[in-house]
Amino acid sequence: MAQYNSGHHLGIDIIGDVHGEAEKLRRLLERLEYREKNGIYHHPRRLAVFLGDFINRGPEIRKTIHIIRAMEMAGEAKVIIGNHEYNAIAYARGLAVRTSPSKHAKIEAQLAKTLAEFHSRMGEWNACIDWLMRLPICLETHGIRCVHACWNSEAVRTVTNSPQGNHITFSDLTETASARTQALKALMNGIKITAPASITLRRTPLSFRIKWWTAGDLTWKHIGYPEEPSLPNKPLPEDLRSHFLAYPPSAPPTFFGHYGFSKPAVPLLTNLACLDFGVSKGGRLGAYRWMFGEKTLSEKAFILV
Ligand SMILES: [Mn+2]
Repeated sequence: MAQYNSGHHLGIDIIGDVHGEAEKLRRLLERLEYREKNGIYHHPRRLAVFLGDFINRGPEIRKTIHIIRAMEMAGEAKVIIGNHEYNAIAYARGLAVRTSPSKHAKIEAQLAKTLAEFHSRMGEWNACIDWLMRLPICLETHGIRCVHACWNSEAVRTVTNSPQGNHITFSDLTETASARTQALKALMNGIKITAPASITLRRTPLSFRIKWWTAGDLTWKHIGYPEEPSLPNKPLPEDLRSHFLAYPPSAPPTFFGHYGFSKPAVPLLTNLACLDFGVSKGGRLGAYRWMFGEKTLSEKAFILV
């Protein structure tokens, strides 16, 4: 197995949500100068990191898994899981059925294309699930941090310090209210908040994803991802402000996916970048070419196909 250290490698290519787009993944890896040998993509001086959500949606999910799994098993890539892989594990191990029928139906719909591709290959599918259960949820390596949706230091500590450790275990599939499960959810799904009826003037509460990285102007109108233009430009109450992390510029460069950005590929902060450009929804597949020691991210290092 290849050994990675900064003495042998020039850097890391961090790759956003692939969602079954195997051909685009091949194109991206070629652009990043990885070459396929014996069915495994390899770069002599670089390591790849996948940010999760590589299953579901796209036209070639099984092929995508093959590419990524082969790289991971050969030591050419590190892979963290996203909410789609977590749901696949929960479904395959029977959790979703136990917790709620509506959640079960939602996950089943989300997984329909993936399950269809593995139809009559249940042994292979089970081996994939076993592999997914070995993968980390967050990763700190060579001076960078990677997570699928939200790097929250407290959640990272909760997950990595708990006895189950930094990967999904059977007990995670049966508990829903522990501090660890809440932390897992924050890391893989990001953070949602609910605006009170007095703010939204709607009959049903409005729950939405927030830009957890927002610093400064915390008003209802500007905190959502996507932004909720119907919300007022009023400051957020004190108790909700703790969801926003003032991400210090001295923190290691941090990469995440999940949010399907349609905006230009630029860092969100000097040390923070989202690499999900909505490839499965008419967008593009994105990566960031990180060089060892680089502390300030640059828009020149984004590669999109
Ligand atoms: Mn996601």
